[in-house]
Amino acid sequence: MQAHLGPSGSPPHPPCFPGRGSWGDGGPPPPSSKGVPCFVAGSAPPGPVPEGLIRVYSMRFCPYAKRTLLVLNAKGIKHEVVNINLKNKPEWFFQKHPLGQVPVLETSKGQLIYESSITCEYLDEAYPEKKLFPDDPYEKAYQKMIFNQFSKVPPLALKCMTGARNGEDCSDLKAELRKEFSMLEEILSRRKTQYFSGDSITMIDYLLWTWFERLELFKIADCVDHTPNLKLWIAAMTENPFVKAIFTDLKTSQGFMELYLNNSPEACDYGL
Ligand SMILES: N[C@@H](CCC(=O)N[C@@H](CS)C(=O)NCC(=O)O)C(=O)O
Repeated sequence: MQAHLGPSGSPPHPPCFPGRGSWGDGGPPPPSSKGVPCFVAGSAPPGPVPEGLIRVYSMRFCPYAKRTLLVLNAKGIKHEVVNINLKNKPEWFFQKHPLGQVPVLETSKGQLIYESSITCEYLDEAYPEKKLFPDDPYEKAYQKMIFNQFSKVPPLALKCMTGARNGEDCSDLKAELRKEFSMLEEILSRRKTQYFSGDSITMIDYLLWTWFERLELFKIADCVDHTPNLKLWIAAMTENPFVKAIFTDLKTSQGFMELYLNNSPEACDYGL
């Protein structure tokens, strides 16, 4: 079950998808929602997190926050979403994260957890009913090694997008990205599995995914042309109901990004 908390200290909106199966009871995930407006500078902070819920401070277009949302949803954890305007941040948000970044989790005990990969591992341990990391220590370490190696991709992808926007030649950056994607291709072809840790989705698939949703936005879709197994993984991920539920279409992503790169305070509420 997912609820959105509205800005200006208002009480939580009713769950976004009333009448649908709860996310916690194995029912189908809700369709993607446009979401609710962000909390901005000057808005009153939301109250304490109710018992039995966990809150995620998010931003509708943030690939890091989407990791946390994917894990919350895939594990069926009851949560509420508080969107933050990252171009006009509420002052109180710096008490949740020293740099004012999303995602941040807040528990009903007032505990705060940030850094997307840490939030995901926290959720997997704090809510152990449906584990996403493998129990096997080597397999878990292997997933973390893949994740570490992948950390080169987001900055490269961003540079490709801004470079293309400025009319620069991005071929060197793209060559580096192709090398990173080759590494993923090699794992999938060696293991002969649909996902990175077998034939069902596990944590590493969710951790990597949100950058693949943006291949076209970042103008790097051609960087997977040489990776047939990775393309099959992308196709399988695209069909996953939790992935579908957080999907943002290209036109909307482009509209957001244009405003975001221009530092517009309207960016984070784009499309509402
Ligand atoms: N390493 C962090 C990165 C989070 C991050 O960069 N989030 C962006 C939004 S996509 C943000 O909060 N930007 C606002 C800022 O840095 O001021 C994580 O994995 O959680």
